[in-house]
Amino acid sequence: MNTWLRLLSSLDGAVFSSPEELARLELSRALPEDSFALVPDPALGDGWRLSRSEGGWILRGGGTGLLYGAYSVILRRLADGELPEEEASSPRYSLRMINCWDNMDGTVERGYSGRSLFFEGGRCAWEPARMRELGRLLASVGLNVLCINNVNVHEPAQQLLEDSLPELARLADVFRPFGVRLMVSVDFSRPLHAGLPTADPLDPEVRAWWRGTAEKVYAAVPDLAGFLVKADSENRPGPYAYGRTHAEGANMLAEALAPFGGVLVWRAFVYNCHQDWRDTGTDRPKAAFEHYMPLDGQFAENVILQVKHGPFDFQVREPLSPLLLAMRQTAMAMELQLAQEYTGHQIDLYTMIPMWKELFEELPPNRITALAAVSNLGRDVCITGHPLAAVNLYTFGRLAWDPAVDAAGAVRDWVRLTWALPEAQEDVLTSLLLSSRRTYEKYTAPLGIGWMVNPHDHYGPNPSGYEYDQWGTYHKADRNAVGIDRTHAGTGYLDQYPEALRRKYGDPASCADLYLLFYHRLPYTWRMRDGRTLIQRIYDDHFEGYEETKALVESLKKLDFPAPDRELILSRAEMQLTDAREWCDIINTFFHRLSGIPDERGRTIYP
Ligand code: GCV
Repeated sequence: MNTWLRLLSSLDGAVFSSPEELARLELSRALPEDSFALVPDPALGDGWRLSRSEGGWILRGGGTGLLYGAYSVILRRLADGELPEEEASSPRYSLRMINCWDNMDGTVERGYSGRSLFFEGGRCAWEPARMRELGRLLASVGLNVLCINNVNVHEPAQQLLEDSLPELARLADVFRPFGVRLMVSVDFSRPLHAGLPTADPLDPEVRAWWRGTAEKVYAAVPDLAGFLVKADSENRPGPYAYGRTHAEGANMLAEALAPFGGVLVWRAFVYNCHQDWRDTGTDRPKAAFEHYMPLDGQFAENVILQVKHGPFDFQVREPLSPLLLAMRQTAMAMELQLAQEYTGHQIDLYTMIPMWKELFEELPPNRITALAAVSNLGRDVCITGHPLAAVNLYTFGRLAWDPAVDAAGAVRDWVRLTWALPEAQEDVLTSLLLSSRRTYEKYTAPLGIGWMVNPHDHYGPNPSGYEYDQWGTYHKADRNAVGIDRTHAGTGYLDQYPEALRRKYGDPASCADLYLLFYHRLPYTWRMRDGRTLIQRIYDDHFEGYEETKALVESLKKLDFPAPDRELILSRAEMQLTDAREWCDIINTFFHRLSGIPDERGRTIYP
């Protein structure tokens, strides 16, 4: 597989047992002409400091800091050919996490890169060489926690902590020298399956059961990062069944992990997934805030509340979740999704960092203590399914290290490291990647509505697919208007934000176009700030999105990607073109049929 580490020699047969040893090995192999003195400085932790000395360089860092410093130096050298005289760097977040949604039967929920890297046939089934490759990839961009199993803990993953401890211990051994710690998703109701009459978090026996479980787990994997939990969400069990709060549920597990330094990551993805579409009093984006805001200040110190970046579910465009701005006394992680569930299944090109950077325009980086991303990895030869989707894993690492990272610079680094393209082609590819999200956004659901996808699998257009369903994701398009009024006068969602954001989005006349239909319900004849009507803007975006995709495919054909990546990239590009055409025509026809308003420019909209 072609990765951003392609210029490094293989680790096959190499012996190393700690991040520091690996740092020495990598430096000595990659940059033989330089002399690097590595000076351990535990106080620097994951951070590192580079300085010029007579005859070479000095790299200081904690154990993992030396490794991250080594990769940074090596990759910088390979990308730019130069190193600064002095540099110091430390990560903004101490937990930089990848969440795999891998099931023990070998499938991956929302996985588009083949089967699981970790499981097959109900058993642990990893290939040690592949795991080392993965550990190296993660470490090279500073990622340090890997949750290996799905947050939907299906049979037999419930038993992972009981039946598979020796395998988990061996896997942790493989990842340890890369500074990557394992995490596991656990089922809140596990005590029931283990024979207890209840899983009530305040029940002393339940608490003792979890403490005993944590003890056994940490005896096998002493540096386990902790547990990840999806509770009372999409039919998963949770504390509500016992009349307990999510703080009580999370704190019970946190108490079991605390003696071992583990964290309990508790997901805030809780909403009514059995809503009646006739019910206009419930607005799904309000749910997380309503569930968790009253609990602010009640979570134990080693609990991290993991909040999806938007209030819905990884749509192409969503505002920042209001919870991330509101909770001041709770440690929080923001959850992103590298797996392209709603963003093209790793068929359509979709580079995420421009979107992530927009989130950080509204989120002060210190509001959160960790970043997590749902994995886009799998067992395919190309570990991210689409060779160009690897840019999302690479740039996620860079973002989790430093949310101030320059998006264009990071994408450019990835292009340069991964592909041996002439410089002019590097520029072309960088700009194609950076514009890919806008292109995708143009041909899919318009102006912040989201959800016009085929239900369940979430690929391709279906404007009313979720309209009369139970998931609370409605656009309510009729012959006059479309969108939901989420202002104070409407569902009141906007009231969950600080005053400045309420003002920014509250008035449709000044609300940014791309969020317009998320916040407002407007007639098709609504005049946008540029003078176009709303319906014309919808048509224009869709035709443009398709035209941009055609141009994208032609540009990709001209780039000198090596085989077999070239074939894979071009075959996926053709699939994207078909997808874009389908989206463009179906969305335009949908709105044309409803509104009866023709395209001012007379382009073909099918009757
Ligand atoms: C892991 C969405 C996805 C589910 C996912 C869920 C979650 O609903 O479609 O596949 O389940 O989010 O994030 O828990």
